[in-house]
Amino acid sequence: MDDFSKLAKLFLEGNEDDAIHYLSQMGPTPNRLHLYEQFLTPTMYHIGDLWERNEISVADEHLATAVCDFVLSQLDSMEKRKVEKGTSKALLFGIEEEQHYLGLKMVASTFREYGWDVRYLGPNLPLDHALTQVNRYKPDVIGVSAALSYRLPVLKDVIEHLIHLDWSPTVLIGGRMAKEYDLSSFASDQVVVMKDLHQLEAWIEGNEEDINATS
Ligand code: B12
Repeated sequence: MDDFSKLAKLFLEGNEDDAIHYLSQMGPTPNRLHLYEQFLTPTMYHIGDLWERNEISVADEHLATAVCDFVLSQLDSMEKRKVEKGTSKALLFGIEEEQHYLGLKMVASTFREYGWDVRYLGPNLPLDHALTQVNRYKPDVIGVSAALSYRLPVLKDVIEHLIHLDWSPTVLIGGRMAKEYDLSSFASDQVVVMKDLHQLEAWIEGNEEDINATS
């Protein structure tokens, strides 16, 4: 059985403790991002395949999601790298009606790992409400997540509003849609499309100094 099938089994049994124990054995100093990309994400994709093939029920899939969410929160609260807390700010949300949020939660955790101040607003946020918080918080980076292709028009509208904010924040676009479809037409100096957390990490490492200089 491969690693994510083992983890999927624990998720589907609702076995939070063993799932955390299993992940804690993955190295002397397990790196959070590695655990997200190598274990949690493929496990949830596997759960999606089982669901699509009717091998598990909707209730099973909900249970697995809840366990994954719990495990993710536990990993996020593990000791962070010793980085100086900076002044960079990231605000994250899922566009209206989008309910898939585990990826965005991993993004929040990755920014925190780098000492960023993070406001994670969760999924399904109408643009008007997102803008209220955005204008109050004035983040350097706004991360948006979308999974389903029929959200493309809404995503386009969200990007259009965010790039016209007067302090020109960087807009990061991610989620299943960015993985499965070519969204390069959205990309610009201000908008970056990302397929995974490795790209996010490389971006943070490459841009932190610039952002701190303008904050
Ligand atoms: C769990 C789940 C749900 C849960 C979500 C709960 C939650 N808390 O998130 C619930 C039950 C609500 C759900 C509902 C639905 N779902 Co659903 N779901 C899934 C499942 C199994 C896992 C999703 C997940 O968490 N993946 C793990 C995360 C970590 O992956 P990720 O989102 O891709 O994130 C990674 C990157 O994309 C990136 N990332 C994500 N966001 C961002 C943002 C930024 C800024 C950056 C930099 C990076 C980034 O970081 C992550 C790590 O690399 C997927 C299967 C799959 N293949 O994804 C189906 C899946 C996405 N769902 C699907 C469907 C069809 C639906 C429904 C339409 C079902 C229905 N009929 O009701 C609804 C739609 C709900 C809605 N309005 O949005 C289909 C989509 C198929 C398609 N062709 O589009 C999938 C693929 C299942 C399948 N195989 O059929 N779902």
